[in-house]
Amino acid sequence: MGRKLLSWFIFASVFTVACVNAQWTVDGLTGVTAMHAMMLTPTTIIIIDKSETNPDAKLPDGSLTWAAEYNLATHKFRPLKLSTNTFCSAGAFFGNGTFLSTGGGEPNPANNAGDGYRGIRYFQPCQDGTCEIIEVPNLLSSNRWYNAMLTMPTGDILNFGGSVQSTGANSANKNNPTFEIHSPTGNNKASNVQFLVDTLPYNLFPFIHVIPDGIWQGYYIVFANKASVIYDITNNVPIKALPEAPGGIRSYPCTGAATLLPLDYQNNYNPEFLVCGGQSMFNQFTNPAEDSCVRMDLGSADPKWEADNFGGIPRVMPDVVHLADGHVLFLNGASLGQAGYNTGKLLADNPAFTPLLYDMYQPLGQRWTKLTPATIPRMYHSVASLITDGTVWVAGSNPNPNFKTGGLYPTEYRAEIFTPPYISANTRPQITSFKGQTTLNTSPIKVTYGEAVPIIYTLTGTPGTITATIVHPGFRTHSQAMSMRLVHLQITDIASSGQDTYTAKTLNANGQPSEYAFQVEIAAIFKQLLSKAYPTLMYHVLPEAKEYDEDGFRRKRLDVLVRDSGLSAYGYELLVEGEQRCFQ
Ligand SMILES: *[C@@H]1O[C@H](CO)[C@@H](O)[C@H](O)[C@H]1NC(C)=O
Ligand SMILES: [Cu+2]
Repeated sequence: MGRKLLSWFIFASVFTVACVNAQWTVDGLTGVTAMHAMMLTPTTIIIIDKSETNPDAKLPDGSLTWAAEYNLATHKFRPLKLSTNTFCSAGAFFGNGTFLSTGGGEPNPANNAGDGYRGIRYFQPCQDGTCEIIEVPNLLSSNRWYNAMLTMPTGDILNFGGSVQSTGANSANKNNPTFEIHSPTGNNKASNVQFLVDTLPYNLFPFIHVIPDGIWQGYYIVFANKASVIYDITNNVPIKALPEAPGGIRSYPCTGAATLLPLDYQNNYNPEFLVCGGQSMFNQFTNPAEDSCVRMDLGSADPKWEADNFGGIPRVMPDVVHLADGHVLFLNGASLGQAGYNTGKLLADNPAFTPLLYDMYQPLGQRWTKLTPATIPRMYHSVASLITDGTVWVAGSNPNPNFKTGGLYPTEYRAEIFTPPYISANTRPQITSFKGQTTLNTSPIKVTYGEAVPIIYTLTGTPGTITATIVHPGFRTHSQAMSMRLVHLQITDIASSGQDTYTAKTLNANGQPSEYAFQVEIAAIFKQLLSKAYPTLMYHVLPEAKEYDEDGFRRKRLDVLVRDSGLSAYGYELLVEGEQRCFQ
């Protein structure tokens, strides 16, 4: 029969949310320069500096140190003892959750810092303020300064490239064109990588990520300078040379930032890679930074670069952060010059205060949104990381050889919290239980591959579509986001049981209202309206809240499916367009 039941539209602004943009708040002091940082637990961040004279980072014996644990709940730092120089080093988690820091720089007798070039340091995260860095006598196969580290699919850690001594740009006699793997059996064997020879002199802190899906699954995307390759680490062979990336140099000291874009079950986790910013000229400190990005679809058999702008802001030393909703944030850095520091000479200037939001799903030319500018310059040796409440912790900056007060770009110990626009949405679910556990953020909750995890949440205000993401915020240093990854998780069931039956699961297991509480209310209103208009028909009313982008704005929409019980056809009604969030 296919009778169309109804055709009316109501456009009502039922949900009005004030236009808000991002916010910056000073959070606490880091004690040491946040040159390297990584979230370790829901409330703690490890901060590793190079050996320098941080006046407030005093150990109980009165000596000064260059590492600290920052507590997000108390906004305080706890100095951590170190005995080797962690200057421009790297870090990653083992699959079992133990943190590993390796590499570094020359001894610094003034601060009692030993040679860190071959240093290996373990840290077992804890939340009771007792854990300490353990430096072990076994050493790296060779010196590594400006190396990259990455958690491998096996849970081992890959240690890739770098130089054998501190330098500006790399050179043939300082290069360390090898990798080694840290595993339970201990593997200090270095394997040679020709790509790290071919990309001289701009191959320090190479970008490297595991390709998690698609035809290149299990291989690695490696990028340095302007070159990239799909690499087989297991057999130590390049699999496919990729075209040269358009635009400037992307690697230290012409430092850009790179990331694997968020992975989404809706496109079968198709891997894409993005590199942004950098500098086209070495040692030209007043030259504008690179204002381009390049993106590559690694799901393709013959991947090509797609060139984009960098949101209209030239930027060197950007930090890249996956936000919890799958947007990609770029912030920090400078619009002139390059990375590094020098005595008496400024290598970078014009701090890039304006953060940029990147929406990977938009067409070319419509992906960038500028957010509220910062006020604290975050130049060389600064970091940013997503933290567990969905905000971004931003810290560091010290483009000076040692601790410095006053003048332009002094040592910056203030950490800030950057609150992205989505935090102000009145639709954020409060998780009350995760896999049956109601005490959250105190101890790890183990989830195995393929396991379905029940998450119970409450929601007040107007619901959107509930989405879930899982994020590794990455080890942060020198614009690197080592191991950073975000995956959109498929939600198998939000208290619904199919399209034409409606089970009113209005309360969650805690007896609190769920998203469906709201939907039931809407459904009840509709049933009333409908029965008044069409008293003889039977209906199923299936409201569905959605968020979508329209004309560059994020809007919320409620679709209502009204169905005559006896018919196979749907009456489809678009009901309410409510909210417009403003990103300026
Ligand atoms: C995790 O694995 C690493 C590498 O095998 C090992 O050194 C570390 O002790 C392990 N941590 C725990 C808590 O077992
Ligand atoms: Cu450095």
